[in-house]
Parts: sequence; C-alpha cells; structure tokens
Amino acid sequence: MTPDTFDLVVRNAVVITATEEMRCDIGVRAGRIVALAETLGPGQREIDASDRWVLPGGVDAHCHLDQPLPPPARMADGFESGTRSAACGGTTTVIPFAAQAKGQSLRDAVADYHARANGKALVDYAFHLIVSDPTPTVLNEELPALIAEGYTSFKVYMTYDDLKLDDGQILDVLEVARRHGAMAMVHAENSECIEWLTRRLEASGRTAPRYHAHSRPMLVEREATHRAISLSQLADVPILIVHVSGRDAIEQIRWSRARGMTVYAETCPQYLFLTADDLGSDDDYQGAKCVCSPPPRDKANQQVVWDGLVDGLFTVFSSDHAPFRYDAPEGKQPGGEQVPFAYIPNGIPGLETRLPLLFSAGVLDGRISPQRFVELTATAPARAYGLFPRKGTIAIGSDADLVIWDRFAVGDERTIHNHDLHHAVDYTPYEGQRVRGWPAITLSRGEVVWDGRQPQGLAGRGQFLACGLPCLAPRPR
Ligand code: DUC
Ligand code: ZN
Ligand code: ZN
Repeated sequence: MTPDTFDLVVRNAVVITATEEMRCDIGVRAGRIVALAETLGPGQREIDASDRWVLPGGVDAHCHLDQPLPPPARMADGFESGTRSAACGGTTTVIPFAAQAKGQSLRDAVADYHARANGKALVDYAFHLIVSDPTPTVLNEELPALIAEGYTSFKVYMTYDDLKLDDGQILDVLEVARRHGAMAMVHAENSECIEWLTRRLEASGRTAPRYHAHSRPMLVEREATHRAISLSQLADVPILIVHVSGRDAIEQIRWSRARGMTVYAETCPQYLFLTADDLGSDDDYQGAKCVCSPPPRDKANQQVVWDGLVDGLFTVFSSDHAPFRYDAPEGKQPGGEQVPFAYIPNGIPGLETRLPLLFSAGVLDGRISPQRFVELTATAPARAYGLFPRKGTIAIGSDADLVIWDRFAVGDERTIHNHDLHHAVDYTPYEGQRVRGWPAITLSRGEVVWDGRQPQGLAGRGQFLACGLPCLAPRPR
C-alpha cells in the first residue's frame, strides 16, 4: 500500500451538503473523510457512486430505544435492532434518551442506559437525558457534571404522570441549561386538560383508540407550547419544542420568533404522512398502531407542517421512534387485551422510514431542496446536540457517514411493507405508502452498514459519542 492510498474511495459522487452540491470523489482513511477532489488516487476499496447523490448519514435526534417503562410496557427495539433499522434507512447517528425515573439519580439512569447500549449498536449514538425528578442534587451537581461529560441536552415533559414537571421545576431545569449552555427540549402538552378530557371520554364510553386524538386536541399542545415559550423567556434560555404537530403550536412558535426569542422546533413524519383518521373508527382497534402524542392531525395541518419545513420554521426533523409491538401484551394490547385508549402505550416506529419518506415527498416531489433535506435531517440535529462537524456533514475531518441514494422514476416507486423493515416491531404505520427513494448504500465511519439488500456490520461496532455544546444559529429563520 502506498502511503497516499485511501482505505476507501467513493467515486463519481454528487455530494450534497446543507449548503452545496459538488461532483467529486471522497477519500476515507481510518473512518474519516480525508480528501474531496475531482479525481483521487486509488483506494483499497472503491465504491462507484455513478453520479448518484451522496448525502451525510442521517442524525435521528429523537428516538426511544429500550427505554425503561412502567410494566407491562416494553419497547420492541433495543440498541441492536433499532440501530440496524436506522442504518437500513440511511441514519448513521441516533440520540435516544437516558430517562430518569422519579426517585432515581440521574447518574444511575445514565449508567443503566449505557449498560443497555453497550456492545449492541451498529451505528454511533449519543444520549439525551430526561429529567423527571429535579432535586437539588440533580440540579446543582449531577446535571452540571453530566453536561461537562458530554450529555448536553435534556428533555422535560409537561405531561405523563411518571415524567412530568410543574412550571417551577421546568424553570429550575431551564436555568441549568442557561448556566451551562445546554439544550433543553420540551414535550409540550397540558397534562390536566388531557386528564379532564380523558375522564369525560371514558365516562361516555368513548374509549376506542381514535379517542386518543380527542383527548389531546391541538389546544392542549397550543397552551403548553405557549407556556414553554414563556418559561424559556423567563429563564432567558433557548428551548427546542419537540414533535410539533400542527398549526396551533406553529403559530405560537412564529409569535415567539417575531418577538426575538430563540425557540427551535422539531417535527416528525407522523405529522406529514398520517392523520387522525389513521386512528380508526369506533369498532376498530387497529388504530392503536398510530397512537402517539401529540396525535396526528388532519390534512390541512399536514400542509401547515410542510410550510414550516419549507420556510425554515422547523429546525430538525426526527422520527420520535417509540417502538411497541401491536400484537403483544407488552405493546399495544397491554396484558393481551384491547384496552381503552388511555392505557395504550404512546408511540410509533419510524427510524427506518424517516428519511425515505421525507426524501421522496419532500425532495423528489419538489417541496424542499436536497440541501434543506440535509439540513433538517443531519446538519441541524448535529449542530443542535453538539456533534457537528464530526457528524451531519461531508467535509474533510468529518466521520465518513455517507448515504448513496437511489432515486426511482415516477411509476417505479417502492411500496413500504413492514416485512422489508429491520426493526423488531410487528407493523409500520406507513404500510402501503409509496416512496421514490431509498438508500442504496449506507456507510458508517467508512464501513458499509447497509448494502441495499442486507444490513451489514456487527452489533457493537457503533460508538458512544460524547456531545459538545449546541452550536445552532441563535436566530432561527
Ligand atoms: N410521545 C412521546 O412523548 N414519546 C414517545 C412517543 C410518543 O408518542
Ligand atoms: Zn415527547
Ligand atoms: Zn419522544
């Protein structure tokens, strides 16, 4: 081997980053991109991209894998099947959540989560924290120490009994984020309104899965979004509102931006590709497959979410993959029964389908540019959570996390079927939807982890990533 031989050369690539398109070869050594040039010398291994688009590997900055839950619920995907599924859909970095149980130390939650991940992942991963019990020790000692060690983002919940914080507790957590430059993510739904509506629905016998959407109308998200924004203003710190579902919350975010506040926003495939109709009818339990929170809205709201993806309202596009089997007592049928909606575990799978769905309906159908796709799905999440420029771009020095995309002609689309996916869930909410693109090859640090037909690479090859501080523009567009 001559000293200037590359481990890998990806030839004839049309490289797309968040800002550019360039035709070049990509040279990789020791898992990193070391050269980008019109023509490079030989590689020990070569992949001809044949003038196909080569994009940075996706960063899925909101997914749940093997997260401990109150019994009987259990997630179908751990780090092995979850990251395998991610790789097959073009995602090379995942950021799931180390969740603190009330009464548990945050340190213990992180140690437990590392034990769940260790030796299992096929692609690289970092952790967000979920703070459910902000004791003085957590606020003054554990959280600052963990931020310094690379856990630089944390989620707070305004709903769910086992996780929710009151406004004062949220302010305490936001203050820590401000002091240490960390990123605070907020799940914004008004818990008491949901409980009140749920009691009324149950009392009148409206318990089918479809009533999940009735128990969490947009106003509960709107009110909580406004409150979260106000708390962020009071604490004088940016926040990122996760899984924004439609018009009402978007209006609140636009309102805050018009007043100069730094409020980032995330949306997810379920708000573009599902509606409340997917939660079924009164005598149909299958709708449980689409029970997630906030729930999918209607077609008009899908359009408002698309508008936000186009015009820059949204900063990141994540899956919120929360994997529960449908036909399982630890999944959507707790204890083996068809239960009232309030007892159905919230969440749907989406790690593998996130990128193909947006690539197809967003880029190939002409709604967003390929650069904006890269920004939403890789670059901005890497910046938001302190992984840029190692992740989220194609540049010299970055990890060689690359996706070569196949584009199918109109009429030659691929149909999504669960049996073709690689998660451990027994359904996909996107069954039967057609897509015009799919990763032909996914590379993680220069190694093929998806070859277009089969996942590749051994469990455990994925590395834990300690995150730096967020580095997003302070003024979202
Ligand atoms: N909602 C959440 O907040 N988390 C996981 C899944 C869901 O639907
Ligand atoms: Zn949430
Ligand atoms: Zn979530």
